[in-house]
Amino acid sequence: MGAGPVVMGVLNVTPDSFSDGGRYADRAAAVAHAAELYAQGADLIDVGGESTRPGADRVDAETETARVLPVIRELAAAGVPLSVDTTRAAVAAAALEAGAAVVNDVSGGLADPVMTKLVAGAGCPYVIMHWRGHSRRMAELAEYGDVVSDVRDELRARVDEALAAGIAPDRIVVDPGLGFAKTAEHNWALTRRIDEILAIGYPVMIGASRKNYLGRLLAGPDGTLRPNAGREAATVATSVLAVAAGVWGVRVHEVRGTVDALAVWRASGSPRLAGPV
Ligand code: PMM
Repeated sequence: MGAGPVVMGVLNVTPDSFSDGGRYADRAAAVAHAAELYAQGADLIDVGGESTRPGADRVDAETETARVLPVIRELAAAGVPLSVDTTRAAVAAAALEAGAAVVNDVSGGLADPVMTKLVAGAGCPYVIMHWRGHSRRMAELAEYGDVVSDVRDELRARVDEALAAGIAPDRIVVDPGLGFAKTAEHNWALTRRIDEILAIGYPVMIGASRKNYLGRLLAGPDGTLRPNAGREAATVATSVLAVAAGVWGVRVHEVRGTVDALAVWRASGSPRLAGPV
């Protein structure tokens, strides 16, 4: 078991990602950016080849694989620890083969019935995120009775499926999926009551980085959302508050601020958190 808090740095190798779309579609730029995030103190780099931006269309498996594989190969050869952000077992298998160590599945096994078997066979850590459907239609799926208990119960069901497929309990991480089929109010309820997600009994990861609900929180007087680049301090604050509440890992686009803030958290006497990476 590794000790947290773990900082996962985001590398979106896509032309249209939510907050850094297009910037790292070129392989050399992607590799250089990931190396920089690692040098800044990321514990692992999360490489994704399909945008999960709200409303985004899917890409086919071949395109997704072609985007992530060369980058994963090169970074793995340089000794950078990697996760692959994919909902497809075929992409995960190729990424693990190329040197990724962790599978980060935003669908928690729902999008591809083969995924949990694949992860069980690989024996790697598996991030199970709460998800209700692909990006194109997730806005219409944001209907809950009580969002926190619904997310908790749906995550539990995904964990049960992962365990039934043979994934070892100490390989599992759960993530409430901020912004995925969730309104701003849903995201705030989940961060406020994160203890109920921790109560599922697995290390918890969250990805608040630059998400729209932070842009909305920081909107100008005319209601214009704060642009992505201005959401960093709010991202760091959200991540550190979550870690202080017991969250094991945070997924962020800008690593340095989070690593610095967590150094302060650690120096102020806070405990290490157990987890699989
Ligand atoms: N968010 C995005 C992509 N992958 N993975 C996990 N585990 N948790 C998240 O919240 C998450 C994720 C979407 O964000 P981006 O497109 O800005 O990277």
